[in-house]
Amino acid sequence: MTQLEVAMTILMKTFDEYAAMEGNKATMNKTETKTLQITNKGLSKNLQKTEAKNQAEVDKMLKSLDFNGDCEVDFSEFVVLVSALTCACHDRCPQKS
Ligand SMILES: [Ca+2]
Ligand SMILES: [Ca+2]
Repeated sequence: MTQLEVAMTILMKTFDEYAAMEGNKATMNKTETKTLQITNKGLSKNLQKTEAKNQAEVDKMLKSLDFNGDCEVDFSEFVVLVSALTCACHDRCPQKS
């Protein structure tokens, strides 16, 4: 697999793992989403610090991610979250080639 395919596979597996914790296995409810955010497996320590500092912002962000308003985060909504976090990390710590 290419690096990009590996990254996509990890993204899908991570979402499926947390979405399956309770209720609808195809979507993440608020508890599952928060678990993903705060658990060591979900985010690196660097990113966790940022998230913890801005819990109110995280709640606001999660609400804004629920595009179809069903109070659950589906995979397409999750990808938007990951993209936003990736952009924030990239802007803060640009990778040197
Ligand atoms: Ca679920
Ligand atoms: Ca939703």
